Amino acid sequence: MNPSDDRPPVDREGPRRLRKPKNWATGTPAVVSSMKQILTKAGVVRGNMALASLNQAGGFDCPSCAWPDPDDERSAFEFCENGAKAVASEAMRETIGRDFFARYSVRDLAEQSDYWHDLQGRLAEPMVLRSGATHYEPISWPEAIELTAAKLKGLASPDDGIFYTSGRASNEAAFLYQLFVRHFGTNNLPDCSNMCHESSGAAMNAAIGVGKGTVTLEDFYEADVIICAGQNPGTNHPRMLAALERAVENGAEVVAVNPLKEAGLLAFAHPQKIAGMLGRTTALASQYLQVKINGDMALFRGLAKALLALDAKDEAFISTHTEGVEVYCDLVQGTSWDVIVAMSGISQREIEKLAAMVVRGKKRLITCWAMGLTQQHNAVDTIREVINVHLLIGAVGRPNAGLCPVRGHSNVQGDRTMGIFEKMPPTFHDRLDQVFGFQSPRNHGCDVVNSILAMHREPGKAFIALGGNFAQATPDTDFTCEALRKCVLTVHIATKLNRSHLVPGETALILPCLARSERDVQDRFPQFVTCENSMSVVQKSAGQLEPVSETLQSEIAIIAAIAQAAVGDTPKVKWLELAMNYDRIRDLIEQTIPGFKDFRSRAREGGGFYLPNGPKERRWETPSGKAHFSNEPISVFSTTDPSRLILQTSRSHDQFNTTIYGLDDRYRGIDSARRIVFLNPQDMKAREIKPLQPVDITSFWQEGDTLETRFAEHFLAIPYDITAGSAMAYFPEANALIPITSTAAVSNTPTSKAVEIEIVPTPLTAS
Ligand SMILES: Nc1nc2c(c(=O)[nH]1)N[C@H]1C(S)=C(S)[C@@H](COP(=O)(O)OP(=O)(O)OC[C@H]3O[C@@H](n4cnc5c(=O)[nH]c(N)nc54)[C@H](O)[C@@H]3O)O[C@H]1N2
Ligand SMILES: Nc1nc2c(c(=O)[nH]1)N[C@H]1C(S)=C(S)[C@@H](COP(=O)(O)OP(=O)(O)OC[C@H]3O[C@@H](n4cnc5c(=O)[nH]c(N)nc54)[C@H](O)[C@@H]3O)O[C@H]1N2
Ligand SMILES: [Mo]
Repeated sequence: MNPSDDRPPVDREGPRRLRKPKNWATGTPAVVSSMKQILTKAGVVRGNMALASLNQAGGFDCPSCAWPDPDDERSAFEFCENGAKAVASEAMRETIGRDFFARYSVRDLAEQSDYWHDLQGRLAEPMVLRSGATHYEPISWPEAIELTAAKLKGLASPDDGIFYTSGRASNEAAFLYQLFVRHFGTNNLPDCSNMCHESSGAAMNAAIGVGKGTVTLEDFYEADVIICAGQNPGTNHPRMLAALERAVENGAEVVAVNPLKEAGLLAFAHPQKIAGMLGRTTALASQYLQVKINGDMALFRGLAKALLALDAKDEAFISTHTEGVEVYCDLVQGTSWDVIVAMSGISQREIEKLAAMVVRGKKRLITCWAMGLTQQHNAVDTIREVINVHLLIGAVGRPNAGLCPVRGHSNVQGDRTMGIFEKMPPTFHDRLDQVFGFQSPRNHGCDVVNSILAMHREPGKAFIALGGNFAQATPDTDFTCEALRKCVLTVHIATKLNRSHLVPGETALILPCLARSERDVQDRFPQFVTCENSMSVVQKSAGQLEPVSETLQSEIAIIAAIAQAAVGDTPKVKWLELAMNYDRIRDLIEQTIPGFKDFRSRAREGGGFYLPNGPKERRWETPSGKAHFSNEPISVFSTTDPSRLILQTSRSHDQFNTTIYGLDDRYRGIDSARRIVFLNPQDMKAREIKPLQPVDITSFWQEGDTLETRFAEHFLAIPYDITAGSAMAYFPEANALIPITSTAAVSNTPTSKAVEIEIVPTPLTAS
């Protein structure tokens, strides 16, 4: 199969030299770099205003990651380098409207890089790409809404509508959106979470009854051992480094579990402290366990085995609070060290050292994890194994101990709380039906992967996206783009141009919305929204900047207008009235979703409020009322063919998911290149591949009787400290290599961190 034109263009330039990767993160260069970004993109006044209100009580919630703000003192600069880059990209003054889209055809735009797309500016007015047209043209808001509603009403069944959400949508927008979609008659609510922490939710719900983390920032400061598994906080959650630093200053040991040596886990310089300004660093990881890709389940089984050998079981906790310990302990005892070491790639001695650390630290253990664990074939089993270890030593629901899935998008957790999920539990639907006096659809909807398969299989669907970049964030780029092109309608509610807008259905709409940093005035009154962070704190977010274009509408106004036109008002819901005053939406959230009592007034309290979380108080919301040990044999995704490697796809320092802010990956020593593949020097030598040599990658996936292969050309080989047998390339360039059906058991999350590949030098004629 030839790569399609829907992929990002291949950059054949790349870096001309290699730099040494860093062994520490952040510090003065980071602050300088972020200030430069903000000031050049947003202008001095706009940039300063944005930074001054970022993550402050009364200001707006950082649109980058979901790491919480301190409950106690907040510094005047409660943001990080990458949050500032996110704001710079969002708050930029340049706009793109009719002239821009008249100048460039859709094909012209597709030939530009994702980095170029982001630099062009903010989307300024609604645009339509009519059937057969080569260029987007302007369309009025009423016409755009009518067109959307007419196409939706023309579908054969409500289930032919697919309603995607990215995790930046506020609670209020998300609640209104799911309410509309369910009134429309479907549960087809795929979201970015399906590709992100779905595995964490599935594992935690089954084990402890809640799919959310059980710790607060305060717990971090006094924890004794903090494990960071499958996570790169220096780039993706830089403010987490400040919490880790504070913990280390208080005596905590930080343990990194990662196939790749990440600068942000080795050491940290705090940019807002004098020491950081001077470049002084705090050593973070006291132990760096360089696991094999997907070796984590075996590693945590080994940890359980070593803890049992140290007699570290918390018998009182286990007998009062859990079920299944006997079977689990038998399984642990029956798993040999040989198998554990072979699968994890970590020696027995290292694992025993970690266990000893945990015992010495009075079991005040916090385990953090992110995509390195969730985007795996056995992700749910792996995360259950993490939970098993915590249950074994009673390290859940007590101070300074617990489970911490570190969320990605700033409101991805809140969107789930609001009902953005293709399979909400019956209790949610019962409540929804009661409050709104209707029958919500009960059959499960499509998640991301099933949506793509359905769009591919059954042409003629309508795809609507509340934010995000579906064509680039999802796996199997060519297959997914074919699926989108088979839709009768694709609609993108968005702030910035992205490649999904260039993969249209028969008719395509771009509906430009206000960004989080901008003032939102409805019916003459300023509005605010709320977000929920990774630690279940719900906080107010009020944009401060003048909108870049007068034509922009809020996400809520757009959703309400579509809902009004497509399903009409009901005795209980007057869509447009809800959009005129967001407190009215908050009232409905309070009536429908537990934990939002007095939402109107509590949303206005500085610092926000915690949502109830049973496991934090050792209440287990499982059918039996107990926490459950799982008992699955350990496994590791590997290849039997010694010529092949396992590829993981991760983020560079200069991107937010599919938004590319720059072409460097500073901590990993990369200048101006994204089409690269990090390899172990031994693996390069064995294949006679030289540093910076271009290679082609083929991936393999056995689907039933068929061997699926995918191909992507021209990645520059970079020697790196990465486990032998593994490789790393950047998301989204490498997404074309992940076959659509290569997903995790149970959670159906694409296995973006484990694909079997073969690399060969790019033939000279091609480059
Ligand atoms: N600046 C910035 N911030 C972001 C984002 C961004 O793109 N840019 N994205 C946001 C989002 S949506 C999310 S979900 C988070 C993502 O945050 P992360 O999960 O930190 O993101 P990734 O870059 O995917 O990093 C995965 C890490 O897992 C490691 N890894 C890969 N395979 C394995 C494995 O088998 N085992 C282990 N133990 N480790 C493995 C990789 O080497 C890498 O260090 O960040 C959020 N914050
Ligand atoms: N190979 C591989 N694939 C992955 C991953 C991986 O690690 N490897 N990670 C996965 C993960 S964790 C995630 S979360 C997904 C991310 O998937 P998405 O959430 O779909 O992708 P983003 O790149 O975050 O979306 C960026 C776009 O959102 C729009 N946007 C930004 N701000 C706003 C706003 O305030 N409102 C609206 N309406 N639109 C806005 C802009 O148009 C921007 O171009 O990707 C997944 N895909
Ligand atoms: Mo994510």
